[in-house]
Amino acid sequence: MDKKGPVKGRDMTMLTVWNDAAIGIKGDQVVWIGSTKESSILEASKTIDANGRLVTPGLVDPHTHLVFGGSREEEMALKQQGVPYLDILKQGGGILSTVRATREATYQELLEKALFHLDRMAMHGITTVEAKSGYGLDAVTELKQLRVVKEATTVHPLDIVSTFLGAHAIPPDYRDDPEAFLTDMSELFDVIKQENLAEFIDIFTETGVFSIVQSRRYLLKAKEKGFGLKIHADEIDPLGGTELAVELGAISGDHLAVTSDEGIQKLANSQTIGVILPGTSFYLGKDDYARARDMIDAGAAIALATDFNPGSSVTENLQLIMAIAALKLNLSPEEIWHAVTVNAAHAIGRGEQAGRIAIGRKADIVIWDAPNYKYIPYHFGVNHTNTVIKNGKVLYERPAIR
Ligand code: IZC
Ligand code: ZN
Repeated sequence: MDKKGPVKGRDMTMLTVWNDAAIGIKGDQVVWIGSTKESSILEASKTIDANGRLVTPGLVDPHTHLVFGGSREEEMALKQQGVPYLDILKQGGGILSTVRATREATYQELLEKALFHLDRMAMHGITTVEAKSGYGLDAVTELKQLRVVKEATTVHPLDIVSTFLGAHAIPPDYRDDPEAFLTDMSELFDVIKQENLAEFIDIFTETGVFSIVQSRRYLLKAKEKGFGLKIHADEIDPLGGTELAVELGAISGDHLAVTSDEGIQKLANSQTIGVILPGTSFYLGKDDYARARDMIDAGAAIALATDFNPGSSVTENLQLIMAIAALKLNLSPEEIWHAVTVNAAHAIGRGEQAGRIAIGRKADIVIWDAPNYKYIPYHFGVNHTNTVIKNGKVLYERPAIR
């Protein structure tokens, strides 16, 4: 990843590969990069032989709903009967079922569960991750979720970037007054700022959830308070959330499964990154995969994420998303690698810290059981990590079975 990024359009196809490379790490930082031969000048206290394997920057997952109570396997049968995602939500299930479980869960239970999922992400090669709230929909539970994320950042080695998604659904007691609900959620902005509980404010702009007008008003308030903006945009119905993300200068517009031609053009001409979540289309059985191919061809910067959540994309495995991006979005391996490293880091404000192996940066590095970078999107559904290094320390090594 030798381009600083965000890497846009055709530049996403230009990937630099070093053969026979060596990396010097001191403390938590990369201090030297050169050939294996030149590396003999280094006085290393420990050497890891990658032995013909692919070595890349640690993966960055820029969109997850990390903290939640319970799970929603009971809804799988409804999905199989063809009940649409938004209908399940309308009937009080879906997001609202996770809201009930999250309100019931204790702080400690939520923390333990989040740490478990973070461990699994780390095993799969993710070294930086974004985490959203949004399963409280009341002040107490939303703050509980955000505080869990904050504590997780102190006890877990992964870097976690926090987003407040209080505007994720309309809770039943506000069904007739979504405006009042958004006002209540925006009243949390000050305490979130004071306690440094989130960097970004996100909203689910969707039919039956929040309209474009409501989303604009809410996000403008967030912008005034100094937050970065994100939008769950054009996931199911094309309301114009992509255009709104560009209009407001959001750092990312996420999903973009049904974005209009105009939205694609606007995205391409903007600094906003399209965070594409093809695991959701796959999991909800949709034919509408985001037109990421058209977006890149138009010149946009694209990132990929798991959207890890208990309802519409139940996986911590970003490698699986890379395969879906190859098979369903028609992206090349070069584009996919940019989308899960440098561009993903930019989509969460970590472009200067994560997503590249570079001198002076933290040593977040994955050694893969793969001969080259094309292999990961190709061999799908399993974990290819051999060794995961975070801040210069080995976090995970594939256990030996024999
Ligand atoms: O819990 O269903 N789309 N939010 C918006 C989600 C999916 C997560 C969920
Ligand atoms: Zn989401």
